[in-house]
Amino acid sequence: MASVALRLNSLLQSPPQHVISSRSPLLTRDHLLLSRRAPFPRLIVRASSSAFPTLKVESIPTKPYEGQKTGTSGLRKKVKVFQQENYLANWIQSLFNSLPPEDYKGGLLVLGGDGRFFNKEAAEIIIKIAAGNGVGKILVGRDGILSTPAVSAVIRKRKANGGFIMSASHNPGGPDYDWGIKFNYSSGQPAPESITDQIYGNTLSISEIKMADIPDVDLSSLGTKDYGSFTVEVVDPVSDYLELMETVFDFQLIKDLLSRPDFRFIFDAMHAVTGAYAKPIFVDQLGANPSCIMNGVPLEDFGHGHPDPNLTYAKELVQIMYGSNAPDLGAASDGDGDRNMILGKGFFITPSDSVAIIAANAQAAIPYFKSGPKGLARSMPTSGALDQVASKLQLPFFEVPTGWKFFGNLMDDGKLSICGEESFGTGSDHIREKDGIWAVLAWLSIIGEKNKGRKVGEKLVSVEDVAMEHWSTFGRNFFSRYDYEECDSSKANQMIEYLRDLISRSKPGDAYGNYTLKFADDFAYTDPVDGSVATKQGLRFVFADGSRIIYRLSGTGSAGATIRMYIEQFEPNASKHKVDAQVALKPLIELALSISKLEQFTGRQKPTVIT
Ligand code: VG1
Ligand code: CO
Repeated sequence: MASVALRLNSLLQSPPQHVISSRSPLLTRDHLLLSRRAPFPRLIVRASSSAFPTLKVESIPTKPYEGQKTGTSGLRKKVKVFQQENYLANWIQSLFNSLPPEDYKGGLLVLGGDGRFFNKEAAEIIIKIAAGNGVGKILVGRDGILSTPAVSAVIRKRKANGGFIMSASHNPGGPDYDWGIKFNYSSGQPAPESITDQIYGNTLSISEIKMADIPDVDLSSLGTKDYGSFTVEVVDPVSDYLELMETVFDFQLIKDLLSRPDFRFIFDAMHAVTGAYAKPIFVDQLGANPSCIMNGVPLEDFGHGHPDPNLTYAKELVQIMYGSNAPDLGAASDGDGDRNMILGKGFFITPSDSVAIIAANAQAAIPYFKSGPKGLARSMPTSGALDQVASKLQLPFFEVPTGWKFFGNLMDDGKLSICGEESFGTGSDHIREKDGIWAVLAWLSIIGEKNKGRKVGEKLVSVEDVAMEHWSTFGRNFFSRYDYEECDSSKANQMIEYLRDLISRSKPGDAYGNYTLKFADDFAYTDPVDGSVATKQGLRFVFADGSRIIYRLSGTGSAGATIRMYIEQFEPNASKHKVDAQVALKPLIELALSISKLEQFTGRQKPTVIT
């Protein structure tokens, strides 16, 4: 066996240029055992006697494209940009050029996406390039469908080397809108900057694409198909993910809640990927009424919608939840199923509060956390509500830059269980992505637990009650985010430069309106596990009373610049907790607008989205 392994290694070090024949007539892929070690597993090989036919690989000459740099979460551009000749192929080949061969040769990759326009063509391109680069097997969700959290779950369960997610997440889809691609590695975690920077470097010098000469793969029916030394397996998009959810939550507790005649639930899939998950999970497994699912069919253009679950874009759900006779719990999810929004009757749970409330109730309501969470974390602009929970529960706590990729190392190292971002992202170490359906199941569990044993006719503990009780225990962190989408890039950059300069001149004790500055900086983070450093992660003004104003430019847009302005103020006094956040934060919002001269720089009088 040792000599066979050696032989494979030497073959891997010098792959043939144009035609990759089977690695060895002595080996079959079924005997490639992958060890589960982050970040990329090594291959252990056993000998066997079956032979492979030859897989023909073509070398396609290509020229570099500018600007294929990964943002906060993957590469996102307009569909028309991706439709240019070899645009996607260049990026995929550059990815393979960036990975050590032993991390994918003969290995297993996962492929799925949110069902948006261009996914079908993209899947065929990715499959052929994977085969061309010597990948052993690719697992694809049926019809190319897998939510982002499901890709992470499948990578982990099947011990894959990594996976591709075809999605521009919450960005709109269709021929005139956005497409995107993300790569996650063997722990199911979004590739870190060390890998994405290398990919970008390689896109600037690429000259050749290795593509297998195989026909388009039929992704519409389950099953396995061999192409010489390469195999494609089309898998059910839901089953591995559902199996994982059953180990995390007490399904009976949720079933009991959903079967109550005095409790109503509604879920808006926004014609995005969770449409494929909502019925099998909420209806078939948990007994919810089929009518509780809105916009449950995934569409290539999300039904002309903007699949971002917030108060602006999930309008239909918001109207229902703020209308008469509203359901008790309403939820929505985004394009690729990693975001969530939670609403009670006429009541919005801000994502910063949602993660704090889930963390505070996890041990009691969710079996996965029965020994208590190991640690908590949030992205820097997310409100300090979670900090209050960590301090009361005496849990390790971390503040990381924006983007889920920064949580994974902490999870792999056993330091972190529950985390969240103010941008409607909540999740835990059951996978390495934020998880929309998980968050909804967590809220159903909390409401189920609080109402266990209550008789029909008794008043139920509502979503609003849970929030009020939480604030009275921990205090309330009023929070709001203003987004100014598609601003002129140079004007937005000028504003950021102006603020950087202001920060360099500011000092503790400076007066800003009625607020006294504690410090101002450009957030930087050193990963406590691998020591990697991320700088320029957001401009912060933190005041003596704990209030914060933060400015960042978005890294997920595909046109112009999106300015995000985050406002936060802590209120310990329970008699003031019922005030509307926009009212409570008005003075600080005005201050934020005047400090940044936002209107002067951008010409915008109003934000596009207010959270
Ligand atoms: C936004 C959010 C960030 C989130 C990212 C990806 O990034 O602010 O918190 O992690 O989107 O979410 P930015 O750079 O635009 O602020 V998703 O649902 O696109 O995977
Ligand atoms: Co998303």
